[in-house]
Amino acid sequence: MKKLFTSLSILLLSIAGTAQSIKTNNPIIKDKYTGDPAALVYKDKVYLYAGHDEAPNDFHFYKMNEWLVYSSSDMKTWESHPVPLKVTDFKWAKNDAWASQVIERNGKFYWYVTVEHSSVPGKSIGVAVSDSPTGPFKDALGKALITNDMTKFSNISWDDIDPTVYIDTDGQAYLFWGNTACHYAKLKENMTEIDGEIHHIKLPNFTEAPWIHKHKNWYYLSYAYEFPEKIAYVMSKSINGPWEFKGILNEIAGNSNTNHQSIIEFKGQSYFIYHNGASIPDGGSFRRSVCVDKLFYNKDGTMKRVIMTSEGIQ
Ligand code: FUB
Repeated sequence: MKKLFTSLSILLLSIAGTAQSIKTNNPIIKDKYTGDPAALVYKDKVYLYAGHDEAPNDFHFYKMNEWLVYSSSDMKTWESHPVPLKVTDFKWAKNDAWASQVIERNGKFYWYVTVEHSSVPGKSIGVAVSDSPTGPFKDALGKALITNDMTKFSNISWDDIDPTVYIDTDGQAYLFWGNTACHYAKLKENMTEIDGEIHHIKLPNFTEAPWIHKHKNWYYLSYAYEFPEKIAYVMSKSINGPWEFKGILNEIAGNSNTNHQSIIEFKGQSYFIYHNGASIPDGGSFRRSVCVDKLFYNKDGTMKRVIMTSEGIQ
């Protein structure tokens, strides 16, 4: 009996020892609740832009008034910078600092954001500009780039959200965005005007959060699929399609009905950046936290399903 107790205590001690030695790097942002990550690789750093989830614990919807920026040289340690952009920086907007993305062109940084318009009913997309990836940013147009009345593929008032921007190798920039309907259009070289028609892409169970990236010769359009959201993706040899559905890339993120991904390649490694609601003590769908895990490709260019971990990037 004594021998059994001794072996049990050794087992328990070694389990406790193992647990203590696991370093949990996810979520990567611990000082504030953050959602809708969008990462930008610029020179030798990654800049992470996210919305600030400010909802109190008993408030069951988004409360978001500003966006935040963090930077890292190794994907493990993140430096926080002063708040670079708020909804109040857009005089024509009234609230909701929803999903966004920053892209660099000719030394300027353009930040495409979702906000609620104060006079055109519904959500809209604005663009801010800065000379630095950490800001401060200012409204580039003094008006919205996209308003709800410009698109008719869905009749909800929040279908013009979640902008993602991509500049192709020929220099042509594209804006993709949407909720229930996935839209895309060309952007003029000034990055602040739509060039030509707004198109609609039919995607299986598209909810929101489109993200465009390229790897080798393939274009990838990943997006939030169904609700609660998983992340699925389509692939194409051209940014104008046709797109082929490739299935689920990430499962439902713990304790959050949204997932919102960003995909980058940095120093030879691909990363999948997303949010979940797992942050202790009060995380949830409106108090989210940004996490990062590695992303891998198969030989045929398809992406391996993401494994969400607590360890994150070690
Ligand atoms: O953060 C508000 C909204 O939740 C975003 O715009 C969507 O992508 C979802 O994450």
